[in-house]
Amino acid sequence: MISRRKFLAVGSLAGASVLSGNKSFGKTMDDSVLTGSPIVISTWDFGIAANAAAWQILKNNGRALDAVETGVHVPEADLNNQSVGYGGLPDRDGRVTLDACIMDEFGNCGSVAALEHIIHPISVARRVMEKTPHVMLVGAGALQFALEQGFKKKNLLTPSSEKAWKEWLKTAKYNPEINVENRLFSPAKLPGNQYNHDTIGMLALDASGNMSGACTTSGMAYKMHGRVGDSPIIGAGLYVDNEIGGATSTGVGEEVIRNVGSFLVVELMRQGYSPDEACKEAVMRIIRKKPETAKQIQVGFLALNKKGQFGGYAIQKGFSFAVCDNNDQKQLIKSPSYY
Ligand code: SD4
Repeated sequence: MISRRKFLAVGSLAGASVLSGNKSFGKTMDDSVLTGSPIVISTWDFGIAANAAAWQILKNNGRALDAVETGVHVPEADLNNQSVGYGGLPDRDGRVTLDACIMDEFGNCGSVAALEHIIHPISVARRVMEKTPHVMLVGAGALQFALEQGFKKKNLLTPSSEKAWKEWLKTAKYNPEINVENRLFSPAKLPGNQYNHDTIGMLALDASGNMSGACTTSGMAYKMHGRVGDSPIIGAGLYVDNEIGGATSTGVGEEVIRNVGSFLVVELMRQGYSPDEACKEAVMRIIRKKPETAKQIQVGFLALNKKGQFGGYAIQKGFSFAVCDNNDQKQLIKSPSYY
């Protein structure tokens, strides 16, 4: 068995060698990173704007849980983002169905799946966590709960997403596109192109050294009605353990669920893996189990540990993540990948 010391060394080397432009990430596992220094990281290019909203809370010594909820509200409400929340691409029946979950520093968690008509599923997930004895509500039950809680019903299918869906119906092929997330977030390009999937996963460490995470998505575009991905599933799309760190995922959710991906990443960090090495190993499990499938899909993991060290890894090139801390509020990092 490889010792913890050895893992630390591997993490350090990997961190030092992975560069994006002149930035390094997967920072070394020494003790130089200050705890008590807030940081927020999130998936894809649109994570920059989401992090900025979260940062307003973190920089004022706010709680990580409030930061992640507020942060992911940005893409959820963004009409120019056809992969999360309002404006998200629908399922194959033309219905926008949303998946989201949230987890705090005490191990509390809440989740909604296949929720329709509500702009901010992450906030419904938080209410599930805080106001019910349950972890997860789905479909009509989730909507009923949201309305009881005062959320307003809204048609989430925007004209551009409806147009894209009608175009898709001409061939009706379910063929998830690799790295569509960043293409879907293209204010200049809207409306009309066909895209398949997207998600924001966010992890934050606050000034008190506590961590929370959130994950929210409209899921894979043109999925079967009723399909639920990894994003609202605690342990798959998101996991936070305040002793160790947190992880989140993006990409084809079925493969993440099969491997309980985010939980795996956190458990690997518990064993001494650095965040980037833990993400890499989780990706490798997917690849080793289904090498032929893995060639054609994207899955990316993102992790943050309690020291504020972070890392990511993906099957395919093109996964990006945004990092915001005291030094730089707009870092965008290209993740290393297997291919
Ligand atoms: C899902 N994991 O529904 C989500 C989709 C996603 O980038 O993350 N796309 O399977």
